[in-house]
Amino acid sequence: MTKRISLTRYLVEQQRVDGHIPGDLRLLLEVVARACKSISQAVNKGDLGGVLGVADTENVQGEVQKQLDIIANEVLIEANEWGGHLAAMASEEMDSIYVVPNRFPQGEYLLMFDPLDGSSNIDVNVSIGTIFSVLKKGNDNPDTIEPVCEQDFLQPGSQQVAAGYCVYGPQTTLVLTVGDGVAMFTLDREQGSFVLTRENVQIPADTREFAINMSNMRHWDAPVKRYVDECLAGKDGPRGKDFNMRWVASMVADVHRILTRGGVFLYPWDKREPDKPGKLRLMYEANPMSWLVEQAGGAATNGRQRILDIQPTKLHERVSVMLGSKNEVDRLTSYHSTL
Ligand code: P6P
Repeated sequence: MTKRISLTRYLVEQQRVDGHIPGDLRLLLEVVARACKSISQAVNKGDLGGVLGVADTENVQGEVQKQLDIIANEVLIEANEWGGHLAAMASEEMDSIYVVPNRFPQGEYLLMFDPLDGSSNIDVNVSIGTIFSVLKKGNDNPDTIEPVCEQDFLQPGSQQVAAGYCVYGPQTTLVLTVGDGVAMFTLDREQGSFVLTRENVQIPADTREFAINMSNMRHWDAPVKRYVDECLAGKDGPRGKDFNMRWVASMVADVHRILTRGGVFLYPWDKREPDKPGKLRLMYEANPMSWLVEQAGGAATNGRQRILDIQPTKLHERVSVMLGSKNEVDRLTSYHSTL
């Protein structure tokens, strides 16, 4: 039975007992968790809060923004800009990086987030979430401290020092790794605090459940088509077992299911936008989710390369994503190497 301790105590133990994280990172993660609590309150109000529906703006991806997209982004910026832990932030919803204003102390960390992932589900009351990733700013030469710039963010996912998400569903649950496994914290609304409910999360290496948007089937390349066809063939086909399919269209919800009971999630490249490597964002979605999945014993690839090894070339880089139960992801990788 997992000991029911608060997120604060868990992080203090990670800092003091295990020496895993420095104090500034602990404080940063506590601020992010408090911001997620505020976002959860706004999401849970729904129509009562007058925050549903679209804003009259588009984000850098050219997607129409929901009011809650903007609110969540503002909550994260305002919560994190003054604490002295960060040098800068980057958001899926913002064209360029947000450098901590000079009136606030600058820190050594970089925070990236998708403030409200799955926002097409907001108005229909389906789970959505916040995804976050933390990097250390490059070690400046003390003689020439360079102002933080977009280049500082362009580090492979293997350089993350913390990653997580908060899923706003039947429960509000924060899922976090600092490189010492994956822990889950459920929001106790009576206490107003996140309480440890699972730790050392492990994804089963095998699964019977896959998640993909089947409406894109005609656009997939051959290895993905082969993999899904074999799942659909069930026990009469080469896999010799039946599969189930899920697709929430909120990566946070699909990944949370996989961390909780196994499965494989695919958002592969497809020929609708052949010049783009995929739909999902490397820095704000794929990297944090891939680290969580690997920390839970799973695997994450773009079909040909471990996602965490990809060297980003731009802030809003897209990527093809296949992640989850290790034996299934390995099978997908093998299909990509043979076809
Ligand atoms: P589609 C949400 O917009 C998102 O970025 C992910 O959370 C989700 O997995 C995917 O896009 C859903 O995409 O094309 O099925 O709507």
